[in-house]
Amino acid sequence: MSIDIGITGLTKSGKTTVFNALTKGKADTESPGPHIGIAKVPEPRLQMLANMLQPKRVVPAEARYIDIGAPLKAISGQLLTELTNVDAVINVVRAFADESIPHIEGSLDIDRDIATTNLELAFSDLAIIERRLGKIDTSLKGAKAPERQGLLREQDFLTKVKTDLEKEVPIRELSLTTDEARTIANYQFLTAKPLLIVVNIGEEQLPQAEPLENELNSHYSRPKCRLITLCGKLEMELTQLDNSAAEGFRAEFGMKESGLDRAIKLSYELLGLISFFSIASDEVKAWSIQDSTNAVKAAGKIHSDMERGFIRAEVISYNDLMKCGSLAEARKKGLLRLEGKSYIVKDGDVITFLFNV
Ligand SMILES: Nc1nc2c(ncn2[C@@H]2O[C@H](COP(=O)(O)OP(=O)(O)OP(=O)(O)O)[C@@H](O)[C@H]2O)c(=O)[nH]1
Ligand SMILES: [Mg+2]
Repeated sequence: MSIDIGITGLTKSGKTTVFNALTKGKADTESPGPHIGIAKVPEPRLQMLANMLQPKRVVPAEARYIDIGAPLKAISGQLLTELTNVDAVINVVRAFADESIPHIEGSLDIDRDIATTNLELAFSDLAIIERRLGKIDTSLKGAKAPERQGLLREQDFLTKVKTDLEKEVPIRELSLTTDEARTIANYQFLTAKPLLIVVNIGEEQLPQAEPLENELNSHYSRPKCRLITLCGKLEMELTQLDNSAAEGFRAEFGMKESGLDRAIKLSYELLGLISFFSIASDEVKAWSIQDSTNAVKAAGKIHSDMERGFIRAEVISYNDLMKCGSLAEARKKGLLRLEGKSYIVKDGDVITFLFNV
């Protein structure tokens, strides 16, 4: 199970270009999509562990990107289901100037385009709410007391959410009770998902990438929302080079880090994800889990058998293991802990699960 990230944005904003950059893909930008691709989650600690443990296989965590292709208001059916199931949304906003590629709105305007896509996401949620409110109305007619109460509570809550959406407040910004959050999760609302705004700049704008990003972030740093500038076209071209050549180019353009790495890192932060590492049968693997996940659920991330037959987890922190230099040394020093089902997995934990099936 990987993390799923949906890519949306206005027509010709550079969605497929950014998708290619993120997944090192070669999707045809002329084809609308949807395009689906996998990116390996950058995790420097995984390589360090591999250097120490010398396993046969080293397996990074994966993120799955879905370039929806079509405008939000035009999607339905399977594609809409795909989008509503993603964990986070990337909104690609065009900042590059190119006369030969007409802008759908006739001119470049980053703020307007961010607002337009936010509205489209809100419309999608409003449509779901309207439909549900209609159904609640019908059900209320024949409902008996206990059921009635639940329906009325839901009606009341959804009406409040609707009012907020109409005032352009996305669901991700609402402070919800646990109960309300659970109701929201059932609906998979688009504005409830963390949002990464990717401002797609042209190569000639690279010197302004940082100041532009800082300026835009002063308006758009909202809860569960981040913004980065990225040159999709250049990043896409760089994925075709080997690492050292790509680094060389980045240095030349004054880019510190790959756009792919930054985008994934920010998505991780937005989603509240942490990494742990499993070591077993000559494999070292990195996994992504929600912060505050317990050991038995973390085991379930690897395999449902491991969750069902969970006995114990043998755990050491990445830092402790690195300090010891080997598992044998860590064991000698008593740094390998045995933990039970309810142990809360920490970022960087190196875990061997003991289970029986
Ligand atoms: N000059 C320039 N062109 C770019 C840049 N990014 C994307 N393009 C071009 O803009 C066009 C549209 O990019 P796509 O990635 O296809 O955009 P899209 O949002 O996927 O487009 P649709 O799927 O048709 O809505 C392509 O011809 C890209 O090569 C850029 O930074 N600079
Ligand atoms: Mg496209």
